[in-house]
Amino acid sequence: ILAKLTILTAPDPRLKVHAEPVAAVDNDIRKLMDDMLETMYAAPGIGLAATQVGVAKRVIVIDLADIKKGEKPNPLKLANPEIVELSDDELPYEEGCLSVPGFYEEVLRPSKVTVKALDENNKQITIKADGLLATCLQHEIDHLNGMLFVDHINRMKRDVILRKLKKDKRIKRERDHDHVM
Ligand code: QAP
Ligand code: CO
Repeated sequence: ILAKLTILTAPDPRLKVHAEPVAAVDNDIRKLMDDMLETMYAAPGIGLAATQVGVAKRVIVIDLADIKKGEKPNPLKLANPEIVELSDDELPYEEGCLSVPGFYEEVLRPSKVTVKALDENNKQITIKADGLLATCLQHEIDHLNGMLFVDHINRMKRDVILRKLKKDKRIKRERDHDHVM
């Protein structure tokens, strides 16, 4: 039975936590991976880190398939992902994040990346990626280190976005709070 998890939104101190490696990919971690995928598909999104659902473990899921357009799911479930190589050339990509809803900014990152990780069967794998997958892997691994894509943009833009998100939260709190006018 899959469970939909709650996605934390910035600003939230739990998004700044450095996540701990998993000892091994066991049934509990596999369940976490599947719950995260379910949560990500429902959003919908293309990548999600455990940090974003309040779990400080080094686990990420990615699926670049456009399921709404009839493509079949192609989930990538990784634990303890580690960047072992980055290309020297960088490319800009318009990034978003389920924890920064409604905001998109160009981020410059290495265009190619090699990542070592454990898959859902606890097997060590190596992924060489370019394009969107390279960007997404770097974005999700950032989450495990307490970093958001807005930490890569200039401070003025970041502060505007975080201030708006904070205000959204205050308005939601006031709306949800039981008060009769
Ligand atoms: C990370 O992001 C990513 O603002 C995954 O209102 C994004 O799935 C890596 C989303 C771009 C590389 C390039 C964002 C959904 C989803 C929103 C996502 C929103 C609804 C973001
Ligand atoms: Co994100």
